[in-house]
Amino acid sequence: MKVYPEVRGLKFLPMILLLSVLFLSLLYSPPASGHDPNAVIYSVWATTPPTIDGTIDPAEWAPVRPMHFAITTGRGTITGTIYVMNDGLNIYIAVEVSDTTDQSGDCLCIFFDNGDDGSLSVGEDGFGFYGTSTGGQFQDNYYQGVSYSIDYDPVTHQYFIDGGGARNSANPGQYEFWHPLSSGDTAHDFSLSPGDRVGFTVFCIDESLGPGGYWPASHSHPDRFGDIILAVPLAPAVGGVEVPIDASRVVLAGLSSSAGLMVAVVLLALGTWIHARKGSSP
Ligand SMILES: [Ca+2]
Ligand SMILES: [Ca+2]
Ligand SMILES: [Ca+2]
Ligand SMILES: [Ca+2]
Repeated sequence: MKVYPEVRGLKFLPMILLLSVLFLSLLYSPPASGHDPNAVIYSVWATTPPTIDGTIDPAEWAPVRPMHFAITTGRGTITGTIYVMNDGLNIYIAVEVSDTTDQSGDCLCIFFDNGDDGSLSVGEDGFGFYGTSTGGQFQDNYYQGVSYSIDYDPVTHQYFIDGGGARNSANPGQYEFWHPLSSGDTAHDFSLSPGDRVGFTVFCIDESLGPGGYWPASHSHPDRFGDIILAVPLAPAVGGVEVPIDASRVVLAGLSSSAGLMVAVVLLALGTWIHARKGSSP
């Protein structure tokens, strides 16, 4: 039986499809396993850093798409909104919660899963604002094995406070924070770069509502934390002006190009197959 050259190509079809799938699987990076897929925040590039004064000015957080959440406490529900930006140096987070009482027992914290692996080990990062808007203070935190505590060395009695935060005295539900992406304090802080993904959860106490609660999950369930995806800058345009970029657009652009590539590869394989079949027809 005569074997046409085109027909020989047919035997490579499964190999082409297999290589296509393997190649595309390398291109696509899925969310961290176990983290809450409904709590993924795409940070926005901060061309101008916000003023961390406790007042969430719509102009300074304008490019950010806020995410809304609710925390159930023993005596009620705290609703809130979180905003995240970053530049090459810092992460900036603003949170507005439904707390109208400026009390010493209040706090608003962000705790992190540094490695975004769904588990916690000593040294994972966190920070928060504790107390009233005028008498309270920002604290840099770290996971010390049981819960998050202030960045402090009990042997040397040194504090390692990196970043800052403020609470609004006129509207005590508003908090703003900044924290270095990589402070160098690797024992108590994360070390991140633009484009990285980090697990997070929000912890809030409104003293009026008793013991506080977490969103999306407590530190006992880091596998259910949310994710923050840090923004990356666009290359400077002509004239050196950087354009703010939403990380979700980068991810979506990557996905659409992957999808386009998949379609192209499948069409190429199908074309080879159809051509081979035509060539093998009598
Ligand atoms: Ca502000
Ligand atoms: Ca309160
Ligand atoms: Ca620190
Ligand atoms: Ca820390």
